[in-house]
Amino acid sequence: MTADSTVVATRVSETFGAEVKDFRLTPELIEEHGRAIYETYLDHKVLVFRSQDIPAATFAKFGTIFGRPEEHHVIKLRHPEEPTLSFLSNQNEPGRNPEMKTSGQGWHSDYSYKLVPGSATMLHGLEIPAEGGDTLFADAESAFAALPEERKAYLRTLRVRHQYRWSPDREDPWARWKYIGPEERKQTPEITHPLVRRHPDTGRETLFIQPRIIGSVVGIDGLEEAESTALIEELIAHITSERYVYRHRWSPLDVVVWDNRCVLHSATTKDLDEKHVRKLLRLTTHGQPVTPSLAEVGHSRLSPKA
Ligand SMILES: O=C(O)CCC(=O)C(=O)O
Ligand SMILES: [Fe+2]
Repeated sequence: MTADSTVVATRVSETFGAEVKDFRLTPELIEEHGRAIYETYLDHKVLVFRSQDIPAATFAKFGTIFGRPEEHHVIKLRHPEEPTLSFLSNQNEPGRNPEMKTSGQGWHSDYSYKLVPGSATMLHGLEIPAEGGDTLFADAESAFAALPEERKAYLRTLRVRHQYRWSPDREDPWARWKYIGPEERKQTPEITHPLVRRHPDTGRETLFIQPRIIGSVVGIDGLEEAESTALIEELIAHITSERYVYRHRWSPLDVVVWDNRCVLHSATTKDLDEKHVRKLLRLTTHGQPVTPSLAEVGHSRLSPKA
């Protein structure tokens, strides 16, 4: 709980997620209440601010509450005046890979395939269809807390192999092999993260796992493929069970921010007809290498196979 009575959070689902009501994100109020907003975000993991008719520069300033904003590595996606902002669109935009129209579909945590994965991600809804294009969130922290102690003890000892371009089928339309060149392949080696991570601010433990194909997860280090796949599927089914999921139904000008260090999310744009335009501004902040729950398991590192 925060001591700041201006930032009032109302729960939007059973275990996490809150709407901050009657708060207009102006540069002055961001300055004054940034700390309280950050603490509220740590408490609730996903925050929603409705009806924010704000310029791009103010949204960029909002991002600084949650860490150091990162410029998108794809220059074409960047906002022309605010380089820390990029555009999400379900339309055919010039110069863009058509796969980007549905990017974010499938459960994931942003940049989990990097040695330093994402911290906060936030979106500002510029054009929102009357229906559809919802974003789903899943509370991986509460899901871990609910597991039996013996199971937790075992999971804390494991590490997960990730690689951006990993795919069991290189011909698969989702395979990222097709979209990157030799230099980019060198930049995306296989890495491993601890399966159970400790949040750098709250100290709470969470499951850091994504589905195999969509989430760039090669497998659990040291397990046979079948056992690894079964464990990943079991954990994802648990984390994304109804009790831990919040469905955000967008209204125009919503601002939504989430903590990739403890929640998974998924777009639903594959189910949205392209004649319904959906455009959002996006900002992400720089994260930290993943801290393990058990020190002896070690931080994020390059895989010996890399
Ligand atoms: O478009 C969405 O609903 C979410 C997209 C996403 O995964 C992201 O912005 O990181
Ligand atoms: Fe994402």
